Amino acid sequence: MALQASSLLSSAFVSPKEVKVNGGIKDSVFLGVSFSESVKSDINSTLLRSKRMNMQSVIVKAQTTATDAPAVSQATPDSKKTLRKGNVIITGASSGLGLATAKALAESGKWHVIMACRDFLKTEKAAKSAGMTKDSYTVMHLDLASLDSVRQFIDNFRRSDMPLDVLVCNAAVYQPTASQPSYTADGFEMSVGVNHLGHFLLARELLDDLKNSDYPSKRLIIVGSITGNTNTLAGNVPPKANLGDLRGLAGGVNGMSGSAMIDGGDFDGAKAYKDSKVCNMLMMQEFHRRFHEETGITFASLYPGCIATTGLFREHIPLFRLLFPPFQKYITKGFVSEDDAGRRLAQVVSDPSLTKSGVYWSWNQNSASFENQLSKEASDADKAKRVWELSEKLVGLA
Ligand code: NDP
Ligand code: PMR
Repeated sequence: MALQASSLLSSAFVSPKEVKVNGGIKDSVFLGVSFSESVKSDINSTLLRSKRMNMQSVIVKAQTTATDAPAVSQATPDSKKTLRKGNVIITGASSGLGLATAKALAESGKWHVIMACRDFLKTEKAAKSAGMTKDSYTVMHLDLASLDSVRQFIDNFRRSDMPLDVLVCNAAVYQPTASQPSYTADGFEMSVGVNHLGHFLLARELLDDLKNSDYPSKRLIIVGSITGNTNTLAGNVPPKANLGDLRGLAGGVNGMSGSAMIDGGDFDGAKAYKDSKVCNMLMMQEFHRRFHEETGITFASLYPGCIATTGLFREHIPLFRLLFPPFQKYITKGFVSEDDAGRRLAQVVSDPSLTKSGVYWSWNQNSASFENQLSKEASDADKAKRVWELSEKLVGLA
């Protein structure tokens, strides 16, 4: 039944480009995988939930709501203990998941949110209409499509003298209907440039700031997605993520010396997005391997659910935008509202029970978090190391 309904809907989900490239999504969508079985296996890939952390430095009683913050104590001159709010930078907080997360954290009263966005006015308006109080956030300009802008943002943030307790790399672009690549200021294909390389420079540089924070639970979170994971049904909808031998990334994904795609193939906007998400998930694990033990920082990624109403799909065809939310709500049942998704990401930022590092979080049908399994490629440690090294060169860190 679900299978039939999804087949009927599938033609709406085929972008003009996908028809040309794949000869129609319908035949390849299910790839011999039973729809219900696959959904079940997504959910059943639950590993052990992490144990509730026994935080000695927590002053307030630990709770399990989405926006709990481990309080940090600061000695005042007269030696009295006071509490300070946690400071969290969220990229792409002007809409969708980023805005909903900013709202959830601000509402808790325990977080100050630095909304790192490319459109100052849009972000101010979004914060206002979300009901965020003036003292709960700061808007700072960041255009991830420019490495200069990333460096400028880091300078500005450091000048603010705010400690950094949590960084959330959330912003993304998705260009499924683009027939030609577009490029960042530094000449990188846009999806990989913004979603992966811009964030990579930001996170590498801000690692020192996280290290310097006295907050009891410091975290670096990079938003991933199910669509980059080919061990799921959603990840098997063509075009599938595949970084290949990274020859395109080695060439700078600039379309000049080779290809705009990481694997060196022909440009495909939907694939470029999914590839960038694989990079996000690989980098989270590589950060964990390189820095967790030494710094105690928690590195995490997540799939918050299908938030089918966000601006991410703004460049998709109108029919897709119309049918995608009901398809996800009633057929796949993978739909999640922006507010609920925001509370999920806020948990990863703040919940004392989600401090385990190196984890890709997901939520089951009862909205309980669990450690999910990444695909073979998205958990390939050798590939992660090579993506890291090539990315360091591209952003000028090596
Ligand atoms: P939105 O389009 O609503 O939000 C994306 C945000 O990224 C916007 O704030 C946007 O800014 C910002 N952004 C885009 N380009 C840049 C740039 N060059 N510099 C700085 N900021 C930029 O989409 P979502 O909320 O859905 O996406 C948020 C995250 O969630 C992404 O990482 C996405 O991959 C992930 N995700 C989303 C899912 C979904 O179903 N929607 C599912 C799984 C993961 P502006 O407002 O100026 O355009
Ligand atoms: Mg998918 C359990 C099934 C499931 C889930 C959870 C998603 C999530 N999708 C599922 C199934 C299917 N999708 C099926 C069966 C089809 C064929 C009809 C299908 C199609 C489809 C398209 C064309 N789906 C899409 C697209 C997009 O353009 C979206 C995308 O890939 O963006 C990169 C998308 C998504 N499906 C999801 C999620 C979460 C997305 C988008 C968001 C993202 O990964 O960031």
